[in-house]
Amino acid sequence: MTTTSGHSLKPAAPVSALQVLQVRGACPHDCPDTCALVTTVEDGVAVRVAGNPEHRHTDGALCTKVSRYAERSYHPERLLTPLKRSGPKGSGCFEPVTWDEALDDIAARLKAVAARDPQAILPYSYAGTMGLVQGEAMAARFFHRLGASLLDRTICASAGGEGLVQTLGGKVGMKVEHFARSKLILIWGSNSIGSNLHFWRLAQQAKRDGARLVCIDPRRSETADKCHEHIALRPGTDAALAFALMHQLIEHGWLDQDYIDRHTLGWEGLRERALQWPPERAAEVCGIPVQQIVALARDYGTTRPAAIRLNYGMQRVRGGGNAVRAIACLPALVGAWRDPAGGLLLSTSGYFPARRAALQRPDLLAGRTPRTLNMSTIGDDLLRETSATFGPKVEAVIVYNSNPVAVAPESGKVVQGFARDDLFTVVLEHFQTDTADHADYILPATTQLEHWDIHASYGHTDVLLNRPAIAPVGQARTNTDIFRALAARMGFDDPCFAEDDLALCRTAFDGAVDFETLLAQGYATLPVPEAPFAEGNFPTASGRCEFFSARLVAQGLDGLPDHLPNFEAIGSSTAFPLAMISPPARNFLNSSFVNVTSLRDIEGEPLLEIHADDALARGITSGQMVRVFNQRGEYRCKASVSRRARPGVVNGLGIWWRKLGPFGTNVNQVTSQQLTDMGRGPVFYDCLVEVAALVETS
Ligand SMILES: Nc1nc2c(c(=O)[nH]1)N[C@H]1C(S)=C(S)[C@@H](COP(=O)(O)OP(=O)(O)OC[C@H]3O[C@@H](n4cnc5c(=O)[nH]c(N)nc54)[C@H](O)[C@@H]3O)O[C@H]1N2
Ligand SMILES: Nc1nc2c(c(=O)[nH]1)N[C@H]1C(S)=C(S)[C@@H](COP(=O)(O)OP(=O)(O)OC[C@H]3O[C@@H](n4cnc5c(=O)[nH]c(N)nc54)[C@H](O)[C@@H]3O)O[C@H]1N2
Ligand SMILES: [Mo]
Repeated sequence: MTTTSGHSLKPAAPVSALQVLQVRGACPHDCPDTCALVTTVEDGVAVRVAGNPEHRHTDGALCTKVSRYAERSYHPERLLTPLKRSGPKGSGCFEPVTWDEALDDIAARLKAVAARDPQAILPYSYAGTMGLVQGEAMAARFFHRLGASLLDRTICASAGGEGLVQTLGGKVGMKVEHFARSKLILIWGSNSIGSNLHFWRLAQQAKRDGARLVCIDPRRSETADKCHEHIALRPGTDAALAFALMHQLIEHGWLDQDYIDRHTLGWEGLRERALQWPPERAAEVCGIPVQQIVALARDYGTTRPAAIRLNYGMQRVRGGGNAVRAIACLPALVGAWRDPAGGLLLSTSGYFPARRAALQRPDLLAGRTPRTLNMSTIGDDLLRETSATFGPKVEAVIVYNSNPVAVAPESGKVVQGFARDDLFTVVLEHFQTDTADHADYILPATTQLEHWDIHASYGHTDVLLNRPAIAPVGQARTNTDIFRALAARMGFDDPCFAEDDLALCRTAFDGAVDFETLLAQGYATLPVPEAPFAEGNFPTASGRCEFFSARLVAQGLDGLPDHLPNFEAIGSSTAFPLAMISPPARNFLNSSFVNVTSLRDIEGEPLLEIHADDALARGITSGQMVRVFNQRGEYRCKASVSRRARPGVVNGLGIWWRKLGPFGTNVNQVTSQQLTDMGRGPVFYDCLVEVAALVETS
């Protein structure tokens, strides 16, 4: 099959009058793979979404979820018209209204709040689409011009991101394609088969060529099953493991002293700290055999090239930033960066020269400095009154590209906040999610098949362009168009509010990526060196890999990485003895796709994986309904007595829509609003619970 640019028509067969288009696009989802798509459109209807075979990272393959993207876009429950609340707050009762009616009323309500204090208006968004245009372009312009509160977008990766930046100098690392040639791959805090499939294909290639794969994860994931070794450490103990590896590298002289001397900063201090972590101590903290640590250190110290695929699963705990710092020191210690197939990859997003200021226009703040609210503490913040420290009580929230009622921690409070009668809530969505249920207005948004966008990636180094394949479904409008229309009604007349989406796409990488290449082939590859740190050249202030960070000291933090135990470490509570992690279910993407029937059928229902010993102690059998609870709340689901759970740790697979789970709650009913050591991130996987069999009353 050859793909066309999307402008030309390709008849399927000479006898047929059917108009068939192949339209190039990009997967919009929050996933490191950022696949290139080809959508087949017959007479204006998208009939198939496939991976673009010409894009080497995608290689013609998609995950199960996104291959159902057409099913999702034409879903019978897709929102087709603007809706206005017609029942009590949170009841989910709405009636259709016209766009003019909705937009006029929303603008009038926002004007009234803004007249008192625009900071009482809060935008709430994340990565429902990763597109730079339908994400924070026109929306950011709108909120900057308004002077609304700023949002600290921390819900996913800010602890690890900050840890990486403080160590390597940016969200930079190995080029993913080189993992195919590595001889040892540590898959650390990542269920790659579920959440990074195209990396997994490269790891498989390495494995076939003799590489050893080690998975470091409390859960025996699908990925752990397929690795040579699985190290099932306790949640939040990764830094202890990293220090014990360093200890062994030092003891056995497996260091690349030349690389350390020339390209790192702070070795003496780090060495001293590592020597405090003999494998026996780490084994105790991590809950794993000493031998496993010793063997891993030998492999890491003696195999070339050795690579680490770190992912954000390990940084959703109190010490997440420090843990990433400790792990990010390892490749420099053994000189792994010298080879393109050695080093570490957590994120590549720092390689992309996106012109965020040009897209988001912070200059429209015109000297104002609104307060910043953290999206991870939305539960508490919606319940706060006006005060000198907090500023004005939140009176209006505009949600787009996110489903906070399902995904934010301690959702009992999030729900209470969104249920406030005096809160004005607008939700831009594809579907009536748990959050949309709490809206005053729901505005139907276009999907990736229906709009232009442009994408960076955090797992490879190509820019992707997304062309619209079909006309908007129903009366759906693009996020950009909705914010343009609101801007007009608010009287914002800056010419930047008139820019169209194609112009925004051109702006995003103007001067760095040839737009004609993007138009012609759908993607363009950034010029990133094959072994970026072979000769040092880290983008840090010192140009070295910073074991010691003066910038962290200036922030009042420890200059060296350390192991910080979880807020809710195993053994710290007798009432709640089990640690719960809540990693993604393979066929959902955060809370997206939970309402796609074919995918929900694969996942079945919300599950809690529990080890046989822990189940036996509680009289729990597989398939039984259980209560999972702690001081913050309770949710219910089915127990699966499973070898995927290690003793003392239960796995509550996420993230179900509350209303589609039993009892109307999900895992986030029990997670906490504590924040990480760096980056002000959430601690979803730092959570103690108790589990009890639910006694059926029927
Ligand atoms: N199918 C699917 N793919 C996804 C997502 C999804 O929801 N579904 N989510 C996307 C998003 S938003 C992101 S941010 C990315 C990355 O998403 P991540 O959340 O990093 O997803 P995973 O790759 O599943 O990695 C999580 C793994 O970390 C493990 N883990 C939990 N706690 C710890 C710990 O303390 N230490 C260690 N070593 N491991 C731990 C979990 O058991 C799990 O297997 O993936 C994206 N891809
Ligand atoms: N317990 C627990 N909680 C977690 C996690 C966990 O592992 N465990 N993971 C966390 C992580 S890593 C993340 S990134 C967050 C994710 O949290 P969110 O970013 O909120 O992600 P989703 O739940 O996928 O919700 C995105 C919503 O955006 C909508 N959307 C998609 N495209 C568009 C568009 O073009 N326009 C509009 N208007 N809407 C659109 C989708 O329909 C969907 O409802 O969740 C976090 N929450
Ligand atoms: Mo995420």
